[in-house]
Amino acid sequence: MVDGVRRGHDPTRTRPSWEGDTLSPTRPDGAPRRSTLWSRARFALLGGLVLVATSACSSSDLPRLGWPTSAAAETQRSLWLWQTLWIVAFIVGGITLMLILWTVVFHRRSRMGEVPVQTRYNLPIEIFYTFVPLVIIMVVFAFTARDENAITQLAKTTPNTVEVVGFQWSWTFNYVDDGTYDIGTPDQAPTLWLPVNEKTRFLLKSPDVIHSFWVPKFLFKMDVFPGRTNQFDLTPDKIGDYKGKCAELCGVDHSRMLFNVKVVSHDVYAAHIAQLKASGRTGIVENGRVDNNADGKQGRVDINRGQGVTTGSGQ
Ligand SMILES: [Cu+2]
Repeated sequence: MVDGVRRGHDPTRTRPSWEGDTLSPTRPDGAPRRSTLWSRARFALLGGLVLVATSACSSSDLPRLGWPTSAAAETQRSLWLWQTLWIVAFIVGGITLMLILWTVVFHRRSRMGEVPVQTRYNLPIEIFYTFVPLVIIMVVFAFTARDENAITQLAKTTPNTVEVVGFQWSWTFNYVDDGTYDIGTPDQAPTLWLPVNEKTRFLLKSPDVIHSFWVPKFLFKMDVFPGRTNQFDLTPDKIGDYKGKCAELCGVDHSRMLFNVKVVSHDVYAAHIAQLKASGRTGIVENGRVDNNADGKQGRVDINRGQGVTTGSGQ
């Protein structure tokens, strides 16, 4: 197709330097580009349908927008935040997409016959697109802070307290109220037992470097600092076996710093605590490791031999 025959195009106008053949609504062979676009759109649509049909989502999961179900009562509320953020993102994204498509469709060079008006230094528009994202971010921040405060709010009393000691490279769980403990090694991941529907206070301690206590199924993670005790309360509300891990790169065996979580009924929990005590694990282990090892080095953990247990004050 010869330039100038196109609808709405002035054949006498000289061709500006920025016009190349790539901007032509026709392909070099003369066929309209629209068909290419349409076949691409159909391909994308088909791809999307295949994706939806083959994914494991059921229609009842759809309103969760991919957010996992929590096994702890306190973190259930984060679903609302996740959904709201997506709704805001859909609205902003939808408006942006509509503006782009509107410009693409109604301000085409072939339609207007010339370059559309180029708007620059428009103060109201610049203020608008600075101010609006700022407001959106501030609102999102406020709701995030509100939910975070609610989730990390400490109860006046809790029926249960577990002191979690993260050390290089495993975990000790001190059942403070019952005076017993369990200790792990990188080879043998320890198991944290928790009674269902009872609020548990977690005290996080580290004798060496920063670790992070993370049970993905609880949708909760908190750093474990040396020289400072971080605390939070969680109420496991679903019986089951879950996985836990350290979420802070803490040294060479960080990836082996795993543990299991068992949420059980109150009676099963009590029986397990009794069993721990009967096995001689009385007292609590303050630093999760042996202070005087065979090599005489203080504070060195003899993790691979499964030692690392002191009782009482931990000295
Ligand atoms: Cu760690």
